[in-house]
Amino acid sequence: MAKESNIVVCGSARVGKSTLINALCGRELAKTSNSLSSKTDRMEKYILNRDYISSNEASNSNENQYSITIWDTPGIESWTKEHVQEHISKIMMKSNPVCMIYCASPGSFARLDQLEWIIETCIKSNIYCALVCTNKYNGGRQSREQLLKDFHSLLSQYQPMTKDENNVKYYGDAALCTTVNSIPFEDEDLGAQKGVEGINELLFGITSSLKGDKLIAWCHTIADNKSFWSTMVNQLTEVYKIARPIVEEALQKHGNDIAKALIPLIIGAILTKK
Ligand SMILES: Nc1nc2c(ncn2[C@@H]2O[C@H](COP(=O)(O)OP(=O)(O)OP(=O)(O)O)[C@@H](O)[C@H]2O)c(=O)[nH]1
Ligand SMILES: [Mg+2]
Repeated sequence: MAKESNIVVCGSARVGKSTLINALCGRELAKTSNSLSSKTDRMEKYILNRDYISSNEASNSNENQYSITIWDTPGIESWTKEHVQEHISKIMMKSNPVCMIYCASPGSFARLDQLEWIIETCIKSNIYCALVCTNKYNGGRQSREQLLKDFHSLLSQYQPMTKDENNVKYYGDAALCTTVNSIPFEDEDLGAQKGVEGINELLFGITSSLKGDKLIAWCHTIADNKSFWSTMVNQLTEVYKIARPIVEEALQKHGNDIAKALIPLIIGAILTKK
């Protein structure tokens, strides 16, 4: 039977949720259905199926599948408190998601009152929150900084900030916030160009904050993101205390496919900690 897990992505329309989801997973995910139908409480879901990666090579079989559902809740800006409580809470409680990723773009309208209810629901239910300023160059620097200040003051109500590293602010094991540019940005008027930024740092932040089965599910979600695994290999082996010779040996065995070599080692490291 396939193992199943869920991730929730929320935010207003057109802030860059789908673009971020594709950047995180390292592949284009197709929209599958409108699972809740009315316009205001519509939820879309993306299903990511992949072979189950085990820490034990012998039990690695193609019949062992992992199915990750990414719930995309668009148009949240028009939701009422009741909508948020009813639909977001329901999905949070029912599916016990690996994490909740909230997206707001500096150029768009962020509903901080709703975000407060969402964060409260997550923190109470032990669901990891990642607040992301998406499409960071879309809108001025001032509005980007304001958005981050708002994220910070909301999260600090629940947990003090514990670390500020590589443009990611961490709030214990409960949450983080950061900014990303998920695809190259070009401002024709200013002749400015910016590359992809912040995705690997966001992924590292979530990976190093999750524990146990949630971390295993998360590793499966981002397994195809080759850029992440190859850029962050040293930081990851340090976090999970995996000795370099073991990594080298696994890399040789997997023809330098870093994700294939590293994920079983990470899963092995967290299973021995359990
Ligand atoms: N340069 C740049 N463009 C982005 C980024 N994120 C989103 N965009 C663009 O912004 C537009 C909206 O992005 P989507 O990912 O479709 O936004 P969404 O939140 O999924 O939108 P809805 O599903 O319609 O609510 C698209 O044209 C994207 O290409 C980003 O990080 N950088
Ligand atoms: Mg979308």
